[in-house]
Amino acid sequence: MGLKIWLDGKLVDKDDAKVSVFDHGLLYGDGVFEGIRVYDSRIFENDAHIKRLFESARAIRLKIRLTQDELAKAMEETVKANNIVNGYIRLLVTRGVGTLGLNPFLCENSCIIIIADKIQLYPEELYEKGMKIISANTVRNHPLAIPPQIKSMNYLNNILAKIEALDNNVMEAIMYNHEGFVAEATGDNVFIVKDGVVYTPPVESGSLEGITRKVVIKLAKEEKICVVEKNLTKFDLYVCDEFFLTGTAAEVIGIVDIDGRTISEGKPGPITTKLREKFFKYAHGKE
Ligand code: PXG
Repeated sequence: MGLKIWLDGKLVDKDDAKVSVFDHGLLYGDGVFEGIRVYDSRIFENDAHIKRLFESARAIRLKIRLTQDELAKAMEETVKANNIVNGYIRLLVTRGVGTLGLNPFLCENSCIIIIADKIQLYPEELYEKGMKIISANTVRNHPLAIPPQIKSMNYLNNILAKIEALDNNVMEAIMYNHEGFVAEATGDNVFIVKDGVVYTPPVESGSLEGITRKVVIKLAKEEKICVVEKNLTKFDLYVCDEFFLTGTAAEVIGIVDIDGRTISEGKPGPITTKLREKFFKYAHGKE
């Protein structure tokens, strides 16, 4: 049985899940989305993801034609229909079909799409050995241009940084904001450890308010680890004791090299490893 996609109120076969070329999601990247994990048949941090989706939509004056509860039910239905036990949901709301012109208010109905599928994971080896990354030259969107808290369907800013990473034979790149402070990676939030304290840039630095980030902060505090939200510089990254990224796709992954500077003797550090283990248990409902 093929994949079933939830498209505007109906579950349809993957091959029939099609949107118009006049959808402003395609024409202008006008829309918002979420990427959500399913662990052991449960949708991870569902309320937080739905809340962020509605806030992103509100910020761009996009009306979602379902309530938060209805959307949650639609996601459950899509997960069940595809027998997803451990996987990934891509939830999109596009501006919908409009004219060849920017005016979003000429689009009659926004369009909701829910895809539930397997997730492409980094190889397990990368978690054990840690990942090498670089600093991107591409500056994170200026908050007065596109607020980075909006998880919009326009990811070109991040894609340009991702291309820099891939050109340098690494999987991720750190993006700095217009003031030179660390913002985030192309699809993950940034954490470092220095002298036993965990630091992460504040959301105002130009990062998405990651849901994994929030969970990891909570788990660290439970372990009595001090967590400080503070602007970080490239220098802070170069001289930290430990470094890790958090995100729905990556979960918690240790960084062992940035721009050729070795971090924590070239292997994921103890706090990183502890938080990765705690995150795994939390995600699988074991604590
Ligand atoms: N920053 C950015 C720019 C992101 O896109 C995060 C941080 C981490 O947020 P969460 O809420 O996931 O902890 C993201 C999330 C993908 C993919 O397909 C990307 C994300 C999430 C899921 C899938 O590459 N990015």
